[in-house]
This record gives sequence, C-alpha cells and structure tokens, in this order.
Amino acid sequence: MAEFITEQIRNIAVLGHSGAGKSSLIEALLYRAKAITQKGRVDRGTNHADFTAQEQSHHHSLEPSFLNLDFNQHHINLIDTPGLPDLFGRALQPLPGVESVLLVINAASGIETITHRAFEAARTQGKVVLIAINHIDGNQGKLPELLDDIQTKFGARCLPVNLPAVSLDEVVDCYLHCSSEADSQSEPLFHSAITARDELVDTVLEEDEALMELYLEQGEQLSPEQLHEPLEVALRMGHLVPVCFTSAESDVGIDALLEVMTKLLPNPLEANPPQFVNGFGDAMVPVDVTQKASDHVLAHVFSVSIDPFFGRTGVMRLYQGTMTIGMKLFIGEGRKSVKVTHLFKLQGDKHVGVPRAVPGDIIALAKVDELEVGAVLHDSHDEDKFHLPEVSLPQPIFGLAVTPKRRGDEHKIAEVLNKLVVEDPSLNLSSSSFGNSSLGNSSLGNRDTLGQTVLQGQGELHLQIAIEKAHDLFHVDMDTDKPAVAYRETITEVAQARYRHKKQSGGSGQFGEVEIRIEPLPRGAGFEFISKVVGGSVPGQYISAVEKGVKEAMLHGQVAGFPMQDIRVSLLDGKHHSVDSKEVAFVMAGKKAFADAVDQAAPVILEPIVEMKICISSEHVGDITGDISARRGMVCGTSAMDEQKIEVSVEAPLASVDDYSTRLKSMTGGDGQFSMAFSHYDVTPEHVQRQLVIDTRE
Ligand SMILES: Nc1nc2c(ncn2[C@@H]2O[C@H](COP(=O)(O)OP(=O)(O)OP(=O)(O)O)[C@@H](O)[C@H]2O)c(=O)[nH]1
Ligand SMILES: [Mg+2]
Repeated sequence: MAEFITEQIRNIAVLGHSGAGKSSLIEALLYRAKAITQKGRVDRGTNHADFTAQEQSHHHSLEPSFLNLDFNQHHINLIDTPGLPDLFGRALQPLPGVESVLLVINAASGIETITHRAFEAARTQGKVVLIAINHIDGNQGKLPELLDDIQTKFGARCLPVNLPAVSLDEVVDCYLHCSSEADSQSEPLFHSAITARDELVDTVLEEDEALMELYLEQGEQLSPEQLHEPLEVALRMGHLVPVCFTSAESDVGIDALLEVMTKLLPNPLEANPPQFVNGFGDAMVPVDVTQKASDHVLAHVFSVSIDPFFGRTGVMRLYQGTMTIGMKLFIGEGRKSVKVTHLFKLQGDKHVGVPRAVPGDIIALAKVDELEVGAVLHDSHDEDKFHLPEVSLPQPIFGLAVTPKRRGDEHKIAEVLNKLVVEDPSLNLSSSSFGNSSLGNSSLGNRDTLGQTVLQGQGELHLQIAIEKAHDLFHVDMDTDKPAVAYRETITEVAQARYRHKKQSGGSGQFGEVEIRIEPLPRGAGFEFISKVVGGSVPGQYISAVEKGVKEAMLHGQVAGFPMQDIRVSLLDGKHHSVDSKEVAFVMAGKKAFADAVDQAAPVILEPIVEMKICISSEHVGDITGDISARRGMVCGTSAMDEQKIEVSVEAPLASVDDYSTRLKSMTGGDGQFSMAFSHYDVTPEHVQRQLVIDTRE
C-alpha cells in the first residue's frame, strides 16, 4: 500500500435504505480502482463488504464493514453500513470517524425511511453529504421525478454534479469538465449539463463575495480549482449537497463518482472538525485537535468487533500524531499502557498490516481487550480526559427475555451477550423487563422479572440477528420469549394494623409486637418509613428490624404478588420483652402487621405507561390512532414533520404495545417508525387486574 499524507485521504460512510445498492456500489468502486481483482455480487454472497457468513446467507449487510482503495493519488476509506431499518443504530456507528456521507438512493424505490433518517443524522453531525442515485439502469423514466423529490425533501441545495445521458450508458459531467459537446446528452430527460453547471456555480459563489463580483463583472468562466474553497465551505455548511447518478450493475457513473470523491469531497483538514472535549461534567472544556503528524497521538475508537479467532479489533480514526508499530499508548484514563503490536487497514475480512498511520486515516488495532466504542487512545497523560461526545443512538424499543437452552450455560450466555453489546451499542442488556434504566430504577425486588435477562434492540430482526450470531460464532443456544411487564402494586387507602409475634419453643422464645399505619404516597415516591414510637415501647435497636420486615413484605404484594411501591409506613407503637425480644421477632411482626394493613388498604396493581412518538405517512394516521385507542392508549397530539410525514404522540400501557414494532411494520408496510420511553405507573383497570391475578395463579 502506497504511503500518503492527510490531504490525500477521504473518509466516507455509505448510508441508505436497504437494497439501495450500497454494498454493490462499493464493490464497483473497489473493482474500478483495482483494489480487488474480481467484482463480486451480493446475490451470490461474493462481494467484499458483506463477508460474514451471516451476511452472505441473509444477502444484506448486517454490520459496518471497512474497505479502502487508492485512486489518482488519493486514499479513500469507505465504510459500508446496513440499510435495514432495525439496524439503523449500526449504520450511525461510523459517523464520528468520517467527514462525508455517501447517501445512496435506489432509483426504483425513491426516498425511503432510512434515506430520511440517514440524511438528518449526517447533517446533524455536520457531515458533508453526497447523494448517489443508484439503479439508474432500467429506471430512466423515474429519474427526473426523483431528483425533484430529493430537492423537495432535502432542499433545493441538492444539485446534480453529473446527469445520466439519455442512452443511460454514461453520465455527463456538469461541473469538473463540463463541455459544450456533451451539453445536450442529458436532454430531454433533464436540463442541459451547462444549465446544471451554472446553477452549481451560482450556489458555490454565494459563499465568496469577491469571487462572485469577479464572475459578474468579468463574466469570466471560473475553473473548479478557483471554486474549490467556496465549494468546500458550501459542502461543510450543508448549503450544497451534490447529486450524482450510478449503476453498480452496469458500472455507469463509477469513474465519475471516484472523481467526485477525490476532487469535491473534503479531505480531513477541510471538513467540520469533530469537537473533542477535555474533562467530564462541569469541568468539561472544548479542545481542538491539530491533525498534525508531528503532534501527540490522539485516536478515537468508533467500532469494535469481537471474533473468536481474531479477538477484539477496534477500528479508530487517528486525529493527531503518527501511530507506529511498537508504540505505547494509553486508553482514556488508564494508567497502564498498551503496546501497538498489530496495526491494520481492514479490507473487508482481510487485515492488511501497516507499519504506521497518519492523521486523518482510519485504522484498526487488534488484540487489545480494553478497546471499547468511544475509547480515546493517546501517548501522553495530558490527553487522559480527552473524548468525543457520544453519538445519540436510537433507543431500544423491543425486548426479548433470553434463557440458556442448556442448564449451566448462564455464565457463557452473559459473556456472549456482553460481547454483542460491546460490538453493537444500539443493543442493550437489562435484567428488568423493559426500558432499561427508566424502569430498572424503580424495580424494588422485581418478583416478575427477577433473574430474567432481557436483550433489547430496535426490533425483532435486530435481536434475531444478534441471537443467530451468538449461536453461529460463539456456539451458545438461547430460548427467547416476550419479557414480562414490570407490574407493581400499591395501596389506595390509609390503614392501621397491630401484630404480635410470639413463639415459645423449649428454651428462650421470640417476642415482638408492633402497630403500624400505612398510607398511599404520590406516584413514583417509592417508600418511606417513619418511627413515631415514644417511651421505648419498641427499643431503638429493633426499629430497623421492623423496617426490614416491612420491606421484605413489600417484595410480594397481595393482589398478584408484584413488588409494592409508593407507600409510607409509620411505626406507631409496640411491645417488647426483656428476654425474648430479638431482631427476628420484630422482622416477623413488621412483616405480618404490614400484610394485615395492606389487606384493609384497598391494594391495586400498577402498570407502566409509556410515551410514544410514532412517525408515519399521513395516509396511515387514521389506522394508527384507531389502533392505539383500541389498545387502551391515548393520542396526545399530532404534528406534521414534512409534507407527507406526521408524528403522533401517544401514551399507552406498555403491556398493550410491547409488540408494537411488529404491529407498526404490518400496518404501514415497514414505513413507520416509533420511539418509546417509560413515562409513569398508573392503576391497571379492573378487568386487566382480574386477568393478571388468574395468570399468576396458573
Ligand atoms: N440493476 C441493478 N441492480 C443493483 C444495482 N445496485 C445493486 N443492485 C442489486 O440490488 C440488490 C441489493 O444491493 P445491495 O448492494 O446489497 O444493497 P445494499 O444497499 O447494500 O442493501 P443492505 O445491505 O440491505 O443495506 C442486489 O441484488 C444487487 O445486485 C444497480 O445499480 N442496478
Ligand atoms: Mg449492503
């Protein structure tokens, strides 16, 4: 591999909806640049980006993969990403490591869910976006309409840098070497190439008044070289989104795309630099990276893969300094250094060893167990607290309870699931039933979910793929089931009870007597214990024993055995015996008095209520709101996201929407999306309580 400098590097993540042709396009680019000797095909499982057995059997990309090519003295790092909606979290993972996003759109299907989400994510993170309209072969008639649609949805700033010739066997350049001879080849499908060029130049000139004046006064044609700086400004500000046309099948537009990547897309020094910060919490201050080869080493890990053979491989973007074999690096605030023994460029499944890496490059480090997504590697303790703010990933909305098929595999399963979560931060492991910390925090004992490991992710497919991987790669088998909903119980009235625990068996006995009052607390308040004992009727050392007994009783409510919450318990009075009073006697008395009081305090079952935001096309709004009402949910409002998309805000009991991922897919043909977050607990309607009581008795 040739040596290169930072200015020659381009880092490009390829995003877009499944089937857009991202992996095929990468294959065509690699082949054209002679980085591979044979052009593989996704449908035959021979393309280089989809190299895992799982990807080859699914015929879809399932995780980010890293490829690179050298073309015209440039080194281009390409990151392929999955386009399946369930795997969008994985598609977002490489964004911190790149300057540019190539957003691929299938000309036959037009703008799809992931096209939208990827465009928004890329711009929110300040990435330069280049759009490729792929599958142009066979879809000629649809192209002008699609370009209009792109401009309507993503802004008039989306301008073609080439146009397909009417024959569809080539593309006509509109910017870099636009000529009058080729001018009319794109007509009547599109404008002439020169008209398209003028539009582009006008947009670029808006970034540079002096150049604009020169252009207007002298009527001079400006060369792409003269326009380079304002073009880069327009790209990084998002004022210009170049559009090009390709066919990964017939290789049309592949040369042109390579040229656009090398001549228009920014090198690492020209893009919006990532905002590193030093320190945490209130002490956090922004710091700028220098991107100098001679500076301290600073690298950020944005992807980690764990393979039974290769071990842990971290893919990182080098921001500063030169990384070399043999060098010792620190990871975050770790005191112990790690030695760089294996430094690689990844080419699909191939690890190609390199002796060094320069700033701006994407490289991999293998066999370092401490590597995690977000880790920062550096060679001086000055940078111990440097890090990049975390990329926000979609919240997990779907969970499966997992149990080992074989007894005794619990430990192995936990280990493998943890590996999967390290690789894919959009997965989540929880021992609560849903909504990770939001519900997890309120779990007091958790009778219904105790011991249940729940794997959470974006949808059924996301989790199915993870479980399949655990089986294929790590040879663990799991049973999966719908996770239990974390029901709770509480009381609705004030009650008082007195209980005497007395036991005389042979020698010394047990004696403890308590009187308590219980009262409902506001929702979410948890548990309070107050002692109002006067005159030492319950001696100080036994008061905490009473509290312990009450807490034990609260683990299993009396309606259906769910943990209890939102209750204040006041210890009012009691009796003790100078010989027979012991801690255990007061624990028992507390427990029984509490149970007797709950009996008289009209106990009820509480259920978790979630807030949901459902984003759908306007034609589905009626179906969705009707369905939500039928599921005991409440529509709180709707708002228009753009001309076609509506966001419906909803509150619903978790129990009736815990299969919503599958439900929404079937109601909208896969077009809808939703997010879900825990809101609060509410009293479960009586008929549902009755059913829960029957269910728990069975
Ligand atoms: N006719 C035609 N077929 C294409 C083109 N690009 C890709 N395909 C085919 O479309 C199918 C999907 O292509 P992929 O490259 O796997 O699409 P992807 O965007 O990587 O899809 P995911 O990995 O699921 O996100 C494959 O069968 C390709 O052979 C194209 O330009 N023209
Ligand atoms: Mg793919």
